[in-house]
Amino acid sequence: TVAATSQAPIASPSTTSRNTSNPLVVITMGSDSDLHVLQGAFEILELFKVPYDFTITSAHRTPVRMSELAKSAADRGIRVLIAAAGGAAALPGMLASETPIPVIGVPVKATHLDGQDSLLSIVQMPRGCPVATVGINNSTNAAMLAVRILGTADAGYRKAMADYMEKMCREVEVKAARLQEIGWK
Ligand code: RP5
Repeated sequence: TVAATSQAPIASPSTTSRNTSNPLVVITMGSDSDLHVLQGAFEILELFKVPYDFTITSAHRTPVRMSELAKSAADRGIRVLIAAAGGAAALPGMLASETPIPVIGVPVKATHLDGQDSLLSIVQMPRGCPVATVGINNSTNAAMLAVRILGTADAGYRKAMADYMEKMCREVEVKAARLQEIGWK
């Protein structure tokens, strides 16, 4: 299982918001070799206390399993799918072709093409089947976008995101003030 791998996300049972029964967000990946890239997404979903689950579904190696996830997602109450894949990254697009809920693709740097192959595969979906694509290996932004999507229908997530943005802003202002103190203009 994923949890048994050495790259499993680190979250203590008392604080984890992983929820295998009623997740709002499901992260899936083409291979367990993608797991390390998803650490940022796990951290954000934990921070915003989003019920989430994660699994492995490969468009190429497990097409039926992938299809089952996509087809059941809406009825399971899942609001957003995050799909990470490297190489010829068909996974996010294939999921999007079988579910009406939003799919966010995370291109993974996994081959000699350094993730450019995955980025172009994911972002260049044909008209009518959108995948929201974040930067290469940037699962943090995938999770943040998922929280923003949840925030369109949930004031709690919306407020939490606004607070997060405010905090980021203050942090930059503090850094800028420090730089001014040491004479850096
Ligand atoms: C893709 O192929 C996976 O998403 C992964 O990024 C890449 C390599 O997979 P492994 O050969 O490491 O299983 O399908």
